[in-house]
Order: sequence, then C-alpha cells, then structure tokens
Amino acid sequence: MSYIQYETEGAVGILTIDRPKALNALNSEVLADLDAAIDAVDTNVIRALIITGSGEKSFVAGADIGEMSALTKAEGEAFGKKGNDVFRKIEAFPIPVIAAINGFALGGGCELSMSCDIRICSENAVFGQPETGLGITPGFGGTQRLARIVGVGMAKEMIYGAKNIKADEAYRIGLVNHVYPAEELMAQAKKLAATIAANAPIAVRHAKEAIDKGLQVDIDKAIVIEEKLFGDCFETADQKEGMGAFLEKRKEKNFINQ
Ligand code: DAK
Repeated sequence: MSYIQYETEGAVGILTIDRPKALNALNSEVLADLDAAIDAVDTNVIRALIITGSGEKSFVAGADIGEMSALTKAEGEAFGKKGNDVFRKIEAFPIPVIAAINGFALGGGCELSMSCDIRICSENAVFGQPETGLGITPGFGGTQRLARIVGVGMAKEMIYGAKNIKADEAYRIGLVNHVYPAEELMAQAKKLAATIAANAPIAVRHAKEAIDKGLQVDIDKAIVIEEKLFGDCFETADQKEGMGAFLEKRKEKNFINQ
C-alpha cells in the first residue's frame, strides 16, 4: 500500500500524502513513496502538479519524530539526505508544483511546501520549524529555503524560537500567496493549476528554469540564462500558435507542448 495517492484531472496532477493517522508525518516509507510518485508523473501530459495532504487537519506534521528519535549521527545525516533529495527533485521538477496546504505544515511539512513553486493554504493552516525545540536543526532544507522566501530576519526568528505561525501571518510575510476557507482550497488549487496548464508548456517550463537558475547566480549571468531560454521558445509550434492567435485576434489557443 502506498502512502501517496495520485489522480489526474486533464493536464493537472494531484498528489496526496496519505498517512492521516500520523497527520501525514514523513517517515522513510512515505519519503520513498513520494519519490516514486514524483518519478511516475507523466510530464508529457501533466502541465501542473498539486501536492496536498489527506484529511482536514494536516498537510504534513513534519518528519516522523518516532523514527528520528533513535537515529545515530550518520543515520540522521542519511535521513536528511533522503528528504533533501526528494524535495530538491520537486523543486527542480520541470513543471510548476503548487502546495495546497490544508492544515499543519510543520518541520518537514513546511519544508516540503517550500520546495514547491507556489504555496496556497486553508484558513486553519499552521506553519513552523519546531526543530530547535526537539534538539535538532531543520534538516530538509528549512534553514535555506525559509530565509530565501521570507527573509533572513523572519526565518531566524521562526527557527531559533521554534515559533509556529497561522495562515494570516504566513500570508503577511509572503510564505503563502493566498489563504482560502478550507472547503475552497482544492478548488482554488485546481483553478490555479488549470490556469498555468492552459499556457504554453515549454514557455512555462522555461520561465520556471529561468527564475530558479537565475536566482542562484549574479544578475549578469542570470540575464544570459533568461536570454538562452527565451531564444529556445522560438521556432516551437506553441510560440507560433500563441503569437498567431494574437495576430489573428483569435481567443482559442491550442498549445501542444512542442
Ligand atoms: N511524527 C510522528 N508522529 C506524529 C507527528 C510527527 N511529526 N506529528 C503528529 N504525529 C502523530 C501523533 O503522535 C499522534 O499519533 P497517535 O498518538 O495518535 O498514535 C497523531 O499524529 C495525532 O497527533 P496529535 O494527537 O498530537 O494531534 P494534535 O491535534 O493534538 O496535535 C500537532 C497536532 C501537529 C500540533 C502535534 O501532533 C505536533 O506537535 N506534532 C509534531 C509537530 C512537529 O514538531 N513537527 C516537526 C517534526 S521535526 C533532519 C531531517 C529532517 C528534519 C530535521 C532534521 N536531519 C537529518 C538533521 C525534520 C524535522 C521535523 O520535521
């Protein structure tokens, strides 16, 4: 039995972490299933992916504290690498990934959401990196991605203080783009994913690559990355279709991912 449920609606994939009895906490098996589920997404067909948690209470309540409690230093490092490898795969996934955060996003849950391109959440969502209260540092990228998303000062306050924040505060500091009533969250996630999926897939992928790779280098190198990816869009069928539709004053566009 897999801890990940996967379904598709048109060009949108929906991946649900399904371990509700432990509030979807990430143990080794969940991480392995998540890794396999990501690998199985057919990016020739799927143009945007949503990640959410099962149940009404929790997105992911963190890495599994029971499993981590007895780890040696070497095992702790290996566990961290396992999570980091999966989360990095999500971050570098060729198509956009939306985290639909339906409750607790603590520790590894907050870190999972931060490896996604866009975060939206329900009003009952709670975010935090409680690790220093457990005697460890965030280990699935939290020290790096939180500071990049919300700024160094806010990240340090949250991490040093093991301070949880609610949805409205997460919105205020830019950790999430939108907050919705719980019953609307998935519909809104699907709507956002469908909007992305309706645009030219090669252009969307190249835009993701340009933003993400450009942020890792200085502005002169970043601009060159953009130029190359911009150039690569030309001569594609979808570039001709998109510009052709504009010139012909045609609303309908048929992007074929070529
Ligand atoms: N791990 C394992 N089980 C968990 C869990 C977790 N993180 N969170 C919840 N559960 C389980 C509970 O043990 C409980 O199981 P039973 O007792 O029913 O068997 C069930 O889920 C329901 O939880 P509660 O009864 O506690 O539910 P409440 O509504 O009362 O409280 C809560 C919800 C989310 C506030 C509470 O469960 C809680 O505080 N959970 C722990 C949250 C947390 O501290 N998460 C951060 C985990 S640390 C690293 C690699 C990775 C990481 C760090 C380092 N390196 C390699 C260095 C990552 C670390 C983390 O993510």
